[in-house]
Amino acid sequence: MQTLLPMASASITAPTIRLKDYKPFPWRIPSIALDVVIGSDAVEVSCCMELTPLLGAEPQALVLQGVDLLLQSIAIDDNALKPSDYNVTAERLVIHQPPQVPFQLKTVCRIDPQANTSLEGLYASGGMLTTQCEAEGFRRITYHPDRPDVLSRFTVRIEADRERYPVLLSNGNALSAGPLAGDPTRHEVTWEDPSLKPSYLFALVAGNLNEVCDRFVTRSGRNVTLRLHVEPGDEPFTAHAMESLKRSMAWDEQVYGLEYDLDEFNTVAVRHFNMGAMENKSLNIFNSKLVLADAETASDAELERIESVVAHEYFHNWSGNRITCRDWFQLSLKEGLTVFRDQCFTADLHSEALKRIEDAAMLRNTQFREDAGPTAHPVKPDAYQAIDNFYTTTIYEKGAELIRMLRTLLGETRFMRGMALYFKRHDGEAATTDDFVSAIVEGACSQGEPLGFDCEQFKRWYDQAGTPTVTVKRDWDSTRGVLRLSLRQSTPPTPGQPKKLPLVIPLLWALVPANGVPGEEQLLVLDQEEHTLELKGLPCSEQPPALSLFRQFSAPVHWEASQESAELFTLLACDNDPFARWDAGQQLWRRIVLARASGTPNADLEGQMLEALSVLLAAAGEQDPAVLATLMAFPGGPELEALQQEADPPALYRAACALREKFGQSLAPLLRERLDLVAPDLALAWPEGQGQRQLTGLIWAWLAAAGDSAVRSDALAAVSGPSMTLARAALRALQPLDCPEREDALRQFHDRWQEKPVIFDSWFALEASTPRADGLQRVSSLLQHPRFDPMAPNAVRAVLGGFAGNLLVFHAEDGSGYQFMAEQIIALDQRNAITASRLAKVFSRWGTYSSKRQALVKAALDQLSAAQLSSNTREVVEMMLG
Ligand code: B3K
Ligand code: ZN
Repeated sequence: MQTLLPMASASITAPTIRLKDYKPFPWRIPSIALDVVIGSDAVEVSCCMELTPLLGAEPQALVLQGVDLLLQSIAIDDNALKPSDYNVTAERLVIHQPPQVPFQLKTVCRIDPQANTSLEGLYASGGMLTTQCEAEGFRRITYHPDRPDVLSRFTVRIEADRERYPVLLSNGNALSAGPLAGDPTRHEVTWEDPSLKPSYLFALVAGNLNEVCDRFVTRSGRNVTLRLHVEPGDEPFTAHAMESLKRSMAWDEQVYGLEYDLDEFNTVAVRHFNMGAMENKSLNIFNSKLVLADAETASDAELERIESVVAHEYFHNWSGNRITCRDWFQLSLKEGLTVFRDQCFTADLHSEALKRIEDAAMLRNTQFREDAGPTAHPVKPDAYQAIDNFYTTTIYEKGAELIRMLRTLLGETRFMRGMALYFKRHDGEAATTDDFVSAIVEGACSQGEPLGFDCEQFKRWYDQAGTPTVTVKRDWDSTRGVLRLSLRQSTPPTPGQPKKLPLVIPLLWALVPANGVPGEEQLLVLDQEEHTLELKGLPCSEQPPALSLFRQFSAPVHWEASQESAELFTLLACDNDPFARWDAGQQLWRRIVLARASGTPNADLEGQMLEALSVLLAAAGEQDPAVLATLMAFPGGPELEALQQEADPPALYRAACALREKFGQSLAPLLRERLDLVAPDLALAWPEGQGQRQLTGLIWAWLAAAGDSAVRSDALAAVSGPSMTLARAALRALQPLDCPEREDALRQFHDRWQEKPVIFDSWFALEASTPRADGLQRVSSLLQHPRFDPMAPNAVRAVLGGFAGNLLVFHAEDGSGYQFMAEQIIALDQRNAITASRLAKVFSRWGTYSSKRQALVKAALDQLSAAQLSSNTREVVEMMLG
């Protein structure tokens, strides 16, 4: 029997899946045996599943998911089914009357990984075959319920040509391996994973890979073999990832008491990958750009990111794999928690202060932007069409903030008691975010302590989309020394969610008096719409002490306290909370950049900022170069756009350029002194020297903008130097300037790295984001570049993502940038819906632009909407059109 099915990937509209409709799958599937025979043109997958009806389940049809499968045979308890016993559609297999007792279902399907460009399920990448099953890729391998609450024990036999696929990997432990009896050209390996896991954690890799091996002994004495599999020749670039893995394993033991539970841990680097990495049980698969790196080939920021992603995927072994999600509405259960854990890991290993600032800036520029736009959704969404569209910064980063707020509210000790209870109570289960919050709260109160806030009210954070705003009004009685604070919280409506209720908002605050010695940090729990606070006995000076708000960025909110510049300068100079100090500077920068962008520069404020920076830059000023660079960095574009009456990205870009020029000119002597001061440390190996390199890059950008030709040539020289961090800093510094050094720098970078795709992608991104009169033509020609691989999401994102960041060209007045982007998204959607639908979000802020610009984007969105789109991209486009 052969049933050829229509391709499901081109379906136009998908039904809406709703949380309220959740029902457990009516069967348990305790075990699955897969037999995967890799042939020269196709792969045959035999799947044998044990199915046991749930107690009390009504007799009903068995519905299994399957996409782009060619069913060869189907049998129950070894009896072939008749065609009338079942029905196959483009997306599922329905067996009308399955037995009401435990039975065995065996299906045999053919799949074609070479034709699979979606990069979900089993697909070819270069010469290897690899899988990506989260969220719903397993259904592209075999018929299965493919939902995270069905947990099974997997045994997998893989058979393939020995030469073409010498390495055959799957989850768990290799039970046996060897040549195939009767055919010396082929071999087989059988893997058994003793843990119960959902189908999305299944993985298989077959290819010609070389391994780098190490080991880790857990604190209870388990000897774990760590293997990193890479394409031949890439071995020298694996040390950083391997060291990061060992640091992660040690950290999870020390901080959470969680050990690794198998004898093997495999990681594979793959060039064609839709996202960063995937936490498949004991067989992590990584985008090769997040594995292959050393100081010459990766920047400091990339090295830190690799370390944190390696940790993130490893931490999933507990927060995600051993305790998984009941359904995809609970995605933040594993993602928010694992982001929180990887943030703490990076903070512990490096600088807690800088990590917090980095995360806050990232949240403001990505998640707040999402929360304010047409694709806003809660951390626990209640409906979706394509789950892949919900791997968002809201699920990940806002989800992590909710957990951080619990820690702030409960204190470290009680919070960690809650975490311990969570890992103990739900081990081996598919859980919900409600289960998580209940475990934290119960663990925190296990010694009879009162909780201190309303748990049900706290959970609204999971259900309500939108970024709350807290407004703070002050009334200062200078004769009695009494400061009255009136606080009010509100959350703006988001699409489909008009009604908003008060949330539990932890507010860490302190007073910073004029003498510069900050008072003690306090926690105020805002749980009503309005709250007042009276502070008595303060010194009776003319001005009240400065107010340091949301220290540590204690809640993912906006706040508006109408603080005068003088107060913010006091905080910038004296606040002892690194976040609050940085934030005071950011508020000032916002005012400065926004005034410039609206054509009315605020000379007074710019002058005061120049003075404040002179103090910080002087020899006796800020000593930490990373802190200094962070304080000098302008707020991100998305954050500034949100504050404009009519968002105008090109105007913001020009304002930033003009400010770099002015500040570079005015502060030139101090900036050059700082350059000289940090120069001896530039060659220190990461993580040492990174602050010095960061500051150097920033100063280069300011001085190069100010016309300093010596700095321009120093920057150019760095492009062929030993540090990728400095090379990229140099390219960024030169990029906005129409000067010969820029063209030389780009050419040299091209020539040096064109043979290394992982690095060369950053050249694509740089080229695509360089503002030039013929920018659009140049971007278009990059897509024809001989080294551009349209099947590699990294390359596509580099060019098209880089282009979206080329603010003058992408937002060209004639709409040509929008039009071009729409055409590219339509073309990309045909081959890779996940990458296309993500890219489509570049238009998400169009409703905030001027009406002229809106009309131009609308035309591009209409063009998208009229095209034949995947359900992923259609969902995003329709949300944007409203
Ligand atoms: N869990 C994966 C993401 C899967 C995305 C599926 N479209 C990586 C991570 O968050 O660790
Ligand atoms: Zn994750």
